[in-house]
Amino acid sequence: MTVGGRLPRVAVLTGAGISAGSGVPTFRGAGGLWRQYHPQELATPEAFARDPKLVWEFYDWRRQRIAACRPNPAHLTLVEMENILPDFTLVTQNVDGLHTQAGSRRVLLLHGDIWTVRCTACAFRETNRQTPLEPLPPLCPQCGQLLRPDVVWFGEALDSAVFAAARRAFRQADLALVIGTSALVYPAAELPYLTKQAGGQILEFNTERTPLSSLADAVFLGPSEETLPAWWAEYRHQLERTMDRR
Ligand code: BV8
Ligand code: ZN
Repeated sequence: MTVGGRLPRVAVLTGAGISAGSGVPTFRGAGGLWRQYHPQELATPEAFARDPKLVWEFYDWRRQRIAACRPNPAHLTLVEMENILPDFTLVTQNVDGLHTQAGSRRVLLLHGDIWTVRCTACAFRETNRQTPLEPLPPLCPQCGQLLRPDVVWFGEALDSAVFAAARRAFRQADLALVIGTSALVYPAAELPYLTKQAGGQILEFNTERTPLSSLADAVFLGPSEETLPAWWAEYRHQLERTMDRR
């Protein structure tokens, strides 16, 4: 519960599964396909270079889907944890913006943001929540070149400062929560291992077991929109009991 009489340092890694309860299609689940494509075939610089209009149709479809979705109790539980725990870091692989929409104040976006567009040629970058986006593919208002979604594609490097902050948080965490991720995509998937190597604990919340499950101290099987709020209600109660006894 408390660690040496202080509140635990908590790091959280979320993936597409935490937004599944809000109706956002996951990458690998049944709803994860678009036309006959796997997202991994389209979320690459090569696909964009080959057919920017097709890749933008994929992202525009996802933006329209996400625009109709609202944060679910799992997102809201993480907001409450951020408000109560002095040392809390939320790291997400998701680009849907639902953590920020739920009220999380500090979110490390490992893979970018689907609601930000940036120019492929100049420094132009802005938030754009237009759905549908017209025309496709969108062009830079400053230089006329192609705009792209400000997300990290397969084969692209993550922002080094963001990833360094995420690594630090997981290295220092007493407790790592890994929620709704297939734990297959690197380097994000390595984060929970840092906690374990430093002597911390891993709790996994997923509807199925993953490559991380055998390393986790506990696996809560079920939809995280149910299992995370239930876990937090109990954990918070125990924290308050141990803190009152001090
Ligand atoms: C890089 C943004 C190098 C875009 C994304 C071979 C071996 C190891 C690694 C590699 C390899 N070949 C290539 C690589 C590297 C590659 C990689 O890891 N590939 C994997 C597939 C093997 N990684 C990269 O390319 C990364 N970059 O390595 O660069 C480099 C270095 C220096 C200089 C230049 C280059 C970049 C990876 C980022 C890619 N971008 N997203 C977009 O969104 O469009 S990744 C994208 O897919 C998501 O962001 C997410 O990270 C990933 C999907 O994973 P999940 O979030 O886990 O979602 P998924 O659908 O898989 O799973 C959902 C889970 O939820 C499931 O477990 C399910 O059971 C569960 N679930 C469902 N419902 C619920 C639930 N859980 C709870 N409750 C529910 N209700
Ligand atoms: Zn430009």
